[in-house]
Amino acid sequence: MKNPVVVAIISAVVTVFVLLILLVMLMPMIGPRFLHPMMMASEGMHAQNQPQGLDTATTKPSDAGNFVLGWASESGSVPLNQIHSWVVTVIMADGTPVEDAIIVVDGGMPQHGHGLPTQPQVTQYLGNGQYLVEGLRFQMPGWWEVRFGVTSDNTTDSVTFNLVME
Ligand SMILES: [Cu+2]
Repeated sequence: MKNPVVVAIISAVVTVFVLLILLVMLMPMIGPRFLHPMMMASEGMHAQNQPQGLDTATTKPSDAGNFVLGWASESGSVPLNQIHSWVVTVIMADGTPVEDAIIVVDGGMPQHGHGLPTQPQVTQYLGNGQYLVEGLRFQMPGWWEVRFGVTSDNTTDSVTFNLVME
């Protein structure tokens, strides 16, 4: 004995449930587009402005002074919203190239509360302390942080670079 009203209610509930699951699955794709204008509006006009005196040096000593890191885009420029590669150079404080570094990449936009849209990875050691990092993408203008965690010879240290995308 099927009650058509019950069947209609159950199918409506199932449909809503499936739509909710789809929405949650799509959030990583639609989220940034919808959420960013909202966040920027709530933060006011200054949301896209980086802090005054932001250090955008592309060569820096690591936080504990174990290494010196530098980065350069492989193509010479950092294109907005395009996957591209960096060459990261790791040397000791005395200038000796670090040949066996294990490097992890992390980052995001501090003012937006989100991380990197991709998972950049070191894919090749180029020699002379230089490492190829593939898969970087910065999908919107503003202040980005890119952190490199470096491990060599049982020493781990990290560096955070600031980058302002136009
Ligand atoms: Cu953002």
